[in-house]
Amino acid sequence: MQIEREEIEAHNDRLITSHRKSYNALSSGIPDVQSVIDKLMNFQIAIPSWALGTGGTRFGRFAGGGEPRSLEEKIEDVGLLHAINRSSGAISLHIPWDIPTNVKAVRKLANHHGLRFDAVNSNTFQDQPQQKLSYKFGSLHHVKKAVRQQAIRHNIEVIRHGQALGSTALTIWLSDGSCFPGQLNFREAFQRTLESLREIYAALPRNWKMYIEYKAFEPNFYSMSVGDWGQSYLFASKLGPKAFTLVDLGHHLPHANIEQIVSLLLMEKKLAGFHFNDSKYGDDDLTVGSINPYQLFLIFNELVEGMDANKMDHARDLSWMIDASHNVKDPLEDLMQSVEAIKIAYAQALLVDRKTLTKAQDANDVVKAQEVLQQAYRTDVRPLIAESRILSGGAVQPVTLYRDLKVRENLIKERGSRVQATGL
Ligand code: PSV
Ligand code: MN
Repeated sequence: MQIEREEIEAHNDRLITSHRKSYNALSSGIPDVQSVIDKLMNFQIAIPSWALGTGGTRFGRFAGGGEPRSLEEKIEDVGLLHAINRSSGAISLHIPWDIPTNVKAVRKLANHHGLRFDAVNSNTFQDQPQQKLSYKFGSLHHVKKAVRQQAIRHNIEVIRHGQALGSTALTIWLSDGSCFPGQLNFREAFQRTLESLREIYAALPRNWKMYIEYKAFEPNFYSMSVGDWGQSYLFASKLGPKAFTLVDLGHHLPHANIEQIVSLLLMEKKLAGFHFNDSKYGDDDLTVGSINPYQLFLIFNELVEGMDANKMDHARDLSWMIDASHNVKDPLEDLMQSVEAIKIAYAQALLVDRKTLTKAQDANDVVKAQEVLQQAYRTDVRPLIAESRILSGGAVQPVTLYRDLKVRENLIKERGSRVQATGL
């Protein structure tokens, strides 16, 4: 299915008068609103190839129909999203779930939809049918050299796939760890992981980066070999300038101060970027901003402050991706909501009155500092996001257009109701 420009224009024509009213009311109070709009237009959030189908838990999975049956159809789905919101201009592949068979055709298709290839992700957390050695007891940290070598080879193969597509980063998430006390010598596990990562690092092409993603628990429940930002940062600093720490919002212990982690990683120039999602209990992989939007805003507040302090390009210098699971929602609708939530938090952070905040901090004026942050957070910035979308050729209201055009119904007609996309 393809969405035509005229369909978006007809939708926008219907809603433009009320949009204009709210946009004018809001924008008149924002100094240099044009620079905010420009930043919002440039800001793109990558979509993971594994999140276009219905997700599930270990208890079950309830398919919604019309799921993409191939990498090509996944690219088409991201193309649909991007046509509607003009903010999802990249796709991140997980290997071996999405190995491109015809690289030239896949690149052409992505290009047709205005998409680039974001970081490629390796997978040593599952055993594949033809695989010789098992990852049951880990991969890069494994006690047996042969297993580590197999996992290293896989990561290098993923780099080659990414190179062919024009990606420039490898994301490594390891499920390595232990389930019971005594199972593992922590120090030796760290050293083995480092040694393995060094071999992969050495195979990175010149302009490539390595992102090391940490996670507090699951699937291992006693220790994880890259369990927190400290461990990831240790690896990244020992490896060298091409290695960075990747923050997945769901990978912390409860109540972690993620915004402080982000601020310090940025200060050390070791922040790779994000896997966005939201959670109430653990790695729930819920829609971004659906549980704790204030935390998301506070993270973006640190991001904007830290990126500006480092003179970084907001859109390009960090990696922005969603990593969520859609168990009860239409994945495409869910992704539209996540993209919107990210852009809202970003726009609010751009509105923070930095001068007044710094003055309040320097004077220990706690009340004023809080007022400044909450003034930005409590601003309904949605008209700014809609305006930036309209100017980029997208829809005033993405979900409304998606439903009016009966996108899911059309995908079910094309692909069937009993198809299952690759992924978790
Ligand atoms: C692990 O929980 C993770 O966040 C990693 O990024 C994986 O690549 C992804 O989820 C798999 O769904
Ligand atoms: Mn992740």
